[in-house]
Amino acid sequence: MTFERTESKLILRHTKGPTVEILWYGATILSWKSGSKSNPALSERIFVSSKSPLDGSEPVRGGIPLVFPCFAYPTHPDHQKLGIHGFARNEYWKWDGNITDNDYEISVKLALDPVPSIWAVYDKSFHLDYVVTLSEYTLKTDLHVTNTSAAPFEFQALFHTYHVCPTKDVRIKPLKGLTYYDKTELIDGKPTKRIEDRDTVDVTSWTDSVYESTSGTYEIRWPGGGVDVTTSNMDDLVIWNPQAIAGRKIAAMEEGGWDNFVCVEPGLALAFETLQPGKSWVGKQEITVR
Ligand code: TA6
Repeated sequence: MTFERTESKLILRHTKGPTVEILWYGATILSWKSGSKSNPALSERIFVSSKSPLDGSEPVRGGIPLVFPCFAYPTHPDHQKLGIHGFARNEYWKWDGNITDNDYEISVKLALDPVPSIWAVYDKSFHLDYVVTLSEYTLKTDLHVTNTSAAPFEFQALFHTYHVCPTKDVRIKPLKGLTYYDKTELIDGKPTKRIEDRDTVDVTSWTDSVYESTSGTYEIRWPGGGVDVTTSNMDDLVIWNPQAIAGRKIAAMEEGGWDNFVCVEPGLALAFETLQPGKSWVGKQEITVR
């Protein structure tokens, strides 16, 4: 296994061929090239818009953006100076050590601590560790949040994962019977509360759904491919695809980009997690190519 640190990113290379690229800016995973047991040919699994700046001028349009300490537009009193999805995806992270490097997997840790640009908008003391692990067919992302202050604080966290797929054919399950909040239909400014009645969920129309209290294991499938996603401590799941109606309003979204990805985003997106002084919390996603 090897890993390479350049000025802009970290590159992991597995001996069997898979690779991961992580931008220091936002600790944003830009690329994950992997095969599967059934088809060992490497292909790109993560969507990044060709129009997305990668220079730190704005959050990457694609990849796996990290959402912390708030999901979507801030609602918590502690987050009133924050932008949408918080600051973790807008800050430069540091390499904190190569944790695992063996024939099976390679794993690295990146870290984020408060800096002046964060203090300016957020007054809680914290430490974030982001552990990214690459094995032959699997990518794991673990976000550790530590409260380094003397008082409890509340936060949300989410992996905003853009999965490459043929959008018109992708199906996600199991979500049937779960409560979800449909952000494409607002009533008095609030998402519409619904119960999922479909065995498999598609995104053939503009989709922006926040599923509550999900199971933690999901199948994302399309003809000829798919991934399994297993999560831990990430109670909710967001499914998003803007289609043209919302996608054309996103400056950094390439024309037709919405035909080539689905965002399946495990996280704490509805409730807030309370972290006591000195304590840590970890949320995980494990993506395996099928
Ligand atoms: O995760 C879904 C969502 O909250 C959508 O409402 C949409 O805003 C998307 O995130 C992208 O957010 P961004 O700030 O990256 O444009």
